[in-house]
Amino acid sequence: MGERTLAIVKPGCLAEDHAGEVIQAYEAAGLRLAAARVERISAERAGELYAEHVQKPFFGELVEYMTSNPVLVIALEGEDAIAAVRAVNGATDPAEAEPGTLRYRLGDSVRRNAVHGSATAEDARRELALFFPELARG
Ligand code: 3AN
Repeated sequence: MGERTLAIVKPGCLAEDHAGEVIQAYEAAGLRLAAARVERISAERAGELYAEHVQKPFFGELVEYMTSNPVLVIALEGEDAIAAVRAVNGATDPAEAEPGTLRYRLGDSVRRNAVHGSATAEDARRELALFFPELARG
């Protein structure tokens, strides 16, 4: 089964009906969906997700955006799933993302950058525990 990680189709991307394209890109990278759910994230949950950024100037607008409309939260599994999702997502700023990556194709700005992916094994465990506690492990 390899590794598990969390990805999120952000509000703008879901509202623009690109969720299928996102899932297809992850599947094409050899990953499998372990769980998925559309939900409106609470401000408290968004704050926990982005706890590392609480001191940043953009924290308020980040939480505001992530709670503005429903998102699709996805648990993915496979070989090197964390790095694979990050590679498919591309650079945080869509303007710097490699052509072919999701953020290049679907991102509008550094805030409206289409998708989220856990950055490290520790983040993946913590983030999976927030949304899919039954899948968080080891
Ligand atoms: P990544 O999601 O690629 O790991 P992080 O962890 O640096 O990137 O940033 C978390 C989220 O915060 C990003 N997905 C992005 O939407 C938002 N963000 C990062 N930098 C900025 C910024 N300068 N202005 C607004 N939002 C930002």
